[in-house]
Amino acid sequence: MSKKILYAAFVTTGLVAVAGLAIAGEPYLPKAQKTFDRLDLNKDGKISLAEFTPVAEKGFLGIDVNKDEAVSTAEIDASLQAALERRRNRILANLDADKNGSITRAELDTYVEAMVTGADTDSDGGVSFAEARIFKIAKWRKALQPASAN
Ligand SMILES: [Ca+2]
Ligand SMILES: [Ca+2]
Ligand SMILES: [Ca+2]
Repeated sequence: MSKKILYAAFVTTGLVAVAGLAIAGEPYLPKAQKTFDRLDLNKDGKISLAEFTPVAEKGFLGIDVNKDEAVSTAEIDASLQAALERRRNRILANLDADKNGSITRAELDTYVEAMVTGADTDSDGGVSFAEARIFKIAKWRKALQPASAN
């Protein structure tokens, strides 16, 4: 998936789309400058109703599975449940090295070590903020690559 789609996922305020799947949530105004800038289409330093509404509606309708232009309690539940399962599967895929369905402290330590050393691109013994940011984006991109990474 392209970088553009990755950013689009973050811009779908509140109704966060991951791998093309919207997750139920109420729209909220952005707190991060980057998200703000993406929403501010005409770059006048303000998010107008006209700029915000289509983004919110797009995410909202993304969870309207039966396309009746209304999001029901069941549709919210289904969206949250699917998101929860994806999250759980991602946690297990990342941390449960021996795939026995539980994460030991040793598995956690192995993961953390791989993460910290992996993110330390200049190998100076620590992860700078810039390295952390790059690593996070790379992880997101990786997670978004296949339909399901696990
Ligand atoms: Ca604007
Ligand atoms: Ca519906
Ligand atoms: Ca395990």
